[in-house]
Amino acid sequence: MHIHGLGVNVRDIEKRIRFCNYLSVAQIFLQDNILLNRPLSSSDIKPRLLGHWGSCPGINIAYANLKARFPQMQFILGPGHGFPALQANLFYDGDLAEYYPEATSNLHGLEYLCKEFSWPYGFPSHASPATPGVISEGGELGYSLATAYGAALGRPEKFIAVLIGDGELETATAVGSLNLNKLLTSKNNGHVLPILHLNGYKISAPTLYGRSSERELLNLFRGFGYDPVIIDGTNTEEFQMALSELKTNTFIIMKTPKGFTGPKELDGKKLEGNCASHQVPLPKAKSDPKQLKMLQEWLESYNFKELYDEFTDER
Ligand SMILES: Cc1ncc(C[n+]2csc(CCOP(=O)(O)OP(=O)(O)O)c2C)c(N)n1
Repeated sequence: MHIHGLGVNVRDIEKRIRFCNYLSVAQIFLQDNILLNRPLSSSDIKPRLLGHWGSCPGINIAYANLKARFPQMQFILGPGHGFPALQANLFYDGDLAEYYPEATSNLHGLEYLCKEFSWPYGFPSHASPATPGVISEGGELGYSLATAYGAALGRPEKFIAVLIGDGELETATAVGSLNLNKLLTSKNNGHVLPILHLNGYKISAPTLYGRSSERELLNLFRGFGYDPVIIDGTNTEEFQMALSELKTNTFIIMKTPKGFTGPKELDGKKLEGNCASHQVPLPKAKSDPKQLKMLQEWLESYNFKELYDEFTDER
């Protein structure tokens, strides 16, 4: 579906999100059988599962929506542990292949991307200086907004979108950086679009902002001179409408359930929409047949083959 006058295709954005969600999961779990050409078996699963799923779907949503509207944007990601999502997007756009020639748009590239994620001498599990486009390694939450304003200084041609974790926004550094809006919004600097990733949870607890009322949130950001707008990140039309109505001081509050589209629950414990999805939601996928089956169903839910056939240069 085309949103008239906006020049973006909602279906294409949603396909991209689905593609990058699949690849985020695949990077965390799979060392083989990336296209699911046969039922998953234990030997397809990496021996040591290390990565962060919970933040990925929201990152993929934000990246896809922003790229569709502002192809030249600079993207700054607060929670760099959502690296599988960042890496999936760099792969999708071919940005990764510019620096890592093996990251080709075919099965070899897919296998390289997934196998090398969080692997000795391969890619790390977090964004790092070796990631194309990374300007600050991060690791310590809190600096994304200040980094975005810094990157915009004296560069009026720039459009910089910054995704701030709601856990990250509990840090003094991030809250203090909200003041930069009053100091640095000038036509001599680039445009900074802050987006709060309100997925409601940090590592093992709800966030303060996740438990705040909409009124409290709106008043907080208004107090710092922003024009806040709350959107449902899972609604692409709504996201695109917000992007089409940007003002100088717009602050987007993007709601998504943490671990959105992942497994709903494991052994009676809620995963999607809960902090239990923060890292690896099916930690025993290699040794427990029940979790392996859940992983198979999770991966199948994205119908990746259809997306891959459109994407690959192997046709
Ligand atoms: C200053 C600081 N404190 C604590 C940590 C440990 N830490 C890593 S991820 C995380 C939770 C992040 O939550 P959020 O910002 O909401 O990101 P999400 O994964 O939910 O997108 C924490 C506390 C850190 N990296 N930096």
